[in-house]
Amino acid sequence: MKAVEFNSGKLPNWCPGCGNFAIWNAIKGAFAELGINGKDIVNISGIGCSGKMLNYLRTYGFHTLHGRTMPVATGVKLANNRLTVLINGGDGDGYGMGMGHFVHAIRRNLDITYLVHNNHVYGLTTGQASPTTDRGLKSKSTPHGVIDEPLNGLLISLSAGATFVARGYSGDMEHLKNLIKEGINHKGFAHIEVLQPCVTFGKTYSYEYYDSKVYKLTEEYDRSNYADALRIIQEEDKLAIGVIYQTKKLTQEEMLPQISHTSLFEKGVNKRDITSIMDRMG
Ligand SMILES: Cc1ncc(C[n+]2csc(CCOP(=O)(O)OP(=O)(O)O)c2C)c(N)n1
Ligand code: SF4
Ligand SMILES: [Mg+2]
Repeated sequence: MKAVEFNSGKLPNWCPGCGNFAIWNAIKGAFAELGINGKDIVNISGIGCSGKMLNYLRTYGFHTLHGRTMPVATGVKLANNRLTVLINGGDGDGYGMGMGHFVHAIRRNLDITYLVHNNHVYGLTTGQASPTTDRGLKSKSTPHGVIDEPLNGLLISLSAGATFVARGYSGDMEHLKNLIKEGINHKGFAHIEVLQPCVTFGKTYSYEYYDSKVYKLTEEYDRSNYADALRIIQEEDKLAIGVIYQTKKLTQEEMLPQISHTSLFEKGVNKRDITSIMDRMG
């Protein structure tokens, strides 16, 4: 399929200029260049402006409850591990309600790609503070300013043992497309956080802000160096984009003998006589 063939036919209703448009185009370009057909892809979406992504892609999809992308993605992958599973969700969805699921999904290391659209707010519900909102920011939910410390999602995934940790930027679609391709090609859980300006409710994190801070990791950067990754993820005066850390570990699919050679889907369903069990329970 060509990139344009991944358009579902529905027109996105994101605000003009929203960083989600570039993410949408980067995803379509990545699928096309990897030669994956829409029938072999499942896009799992959280709730939020970011979560609308599945409506605009000609792939299979599942719009989950808020913060619940990981359980659904896990189920899809375990049922048919031949599928390409991509998750799209917001900073609120993944780092707020979904945080517990997120950390445990990393530990499982299923072969899934997770795109977190980090706009530092709850966009869909009109700009309330999210887990990545800076201290002091006044919003409808924090009229006197946020008092909690913001969290760094990449630092959490790195410390939880993620095998692929990357950062992209909506202002550089070509770079983001290549990052998504690398994430899909990576054997294991790939966490890609995207710096995504919310042009309507975002205060600090505009294209201008990012254009002055973002720099690309070069070919010479050693992505297997954990200490360097830790340092880069915590930089504040500048923001690295690219694959910050990558390592190899067995995926959960490889460790489960039931699906390591044949997917559950291909095994079919064997009819079993469970009358004796039912009788015992009755
Ligand atoms: C259980 C539950 N709680 C709260 C909501 C309301 N809600 C919808 S989207 C959202 C936050 C969206 O923020 P984020 O995940 O960052 O996505 P964005 O819209 O910024 O892309 C919230 C709190 C909900 N839908 N379900
Ligand atoms: S509210 Fe923000 S994140 Fe949502 S569509 Fe508009 S610009 Fe994008
Ligand atoms: Mg958000």
